Amino acid sequence: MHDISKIELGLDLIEANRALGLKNRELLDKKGVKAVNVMGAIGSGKTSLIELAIDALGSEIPMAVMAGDVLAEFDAMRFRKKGVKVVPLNTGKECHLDAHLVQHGLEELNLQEIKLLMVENVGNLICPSEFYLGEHLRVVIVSVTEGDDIVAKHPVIFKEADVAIVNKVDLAHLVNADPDKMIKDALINVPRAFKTSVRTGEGIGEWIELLRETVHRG
Ligand SMILES: Nc1nc2c(ncn2[C@@H]2O[C@H](COP(=O)(O)OP(=O)(O)OP(=O)(O)O)[C@@H](O)[C@H]2O)c(=O)[nH]1
Ligand SMILES: [Mg+2]
Repeated sequence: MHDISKIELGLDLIEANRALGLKNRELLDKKGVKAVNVMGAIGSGKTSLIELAIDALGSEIPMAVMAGDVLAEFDAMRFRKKGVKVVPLNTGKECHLDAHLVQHGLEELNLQEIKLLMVENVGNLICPSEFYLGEHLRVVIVSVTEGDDIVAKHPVIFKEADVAIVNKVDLAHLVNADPDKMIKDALINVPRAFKTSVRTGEGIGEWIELLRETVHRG
């Protein structure tokens, strides 16, 4: 009995969030802004990959960043140093962003001035997957240092994503991880997956091109 009421409450919450997410999407579409939800494990390289995107695309595509975390100010500071508009979204005890927080975040932005909104979600591979924020692209980032079975252990978030990125491949030999296995595991559930290294630059071109494609997609 307890279990059933818990499940129903959970579903209501997810549906209510989805309705708000669709409202966010409508607003973004009206203003011609593309949003990317960057999900992934703690420390997998979400902030670092967004920083590289700002470096590469900042002068070509006007963008802003939402930094979602239990204490968002740490990553917000890193993005601010890059000269973009940043909205920190503190989730407190929550392990994911939701559409309501993003709705408030959108109020802080001048959407006429931007074309791309990067949203860094809270680092983990479980909670964010069920919460649609209004995004046009969902990316999941994992890194080799989490162990090369991490993708196989978390199929749900990959099922809900458009692209998977296996980062820190420069460290693979040090932790005895096989990044190709991680890519293979991801491709069972996600249509596109590639490897990156923020250190060596491997795969960064594909990351930047993915964002460019997303902005120019009709
Ligand atoms: N060697 C190596 N280190 C990396 C790479 N990408 C990120 N790092 C390092 O990994 C650490 C975590 O990176 P972040 O970009 O902060 O990771 P995050 O996913 O944003 O972390 P949270 O927001 O705390 O979940 C930092 O010290 C980065 O410099 C990479 O490709 N190779
Ligand atoms: Mg971060």
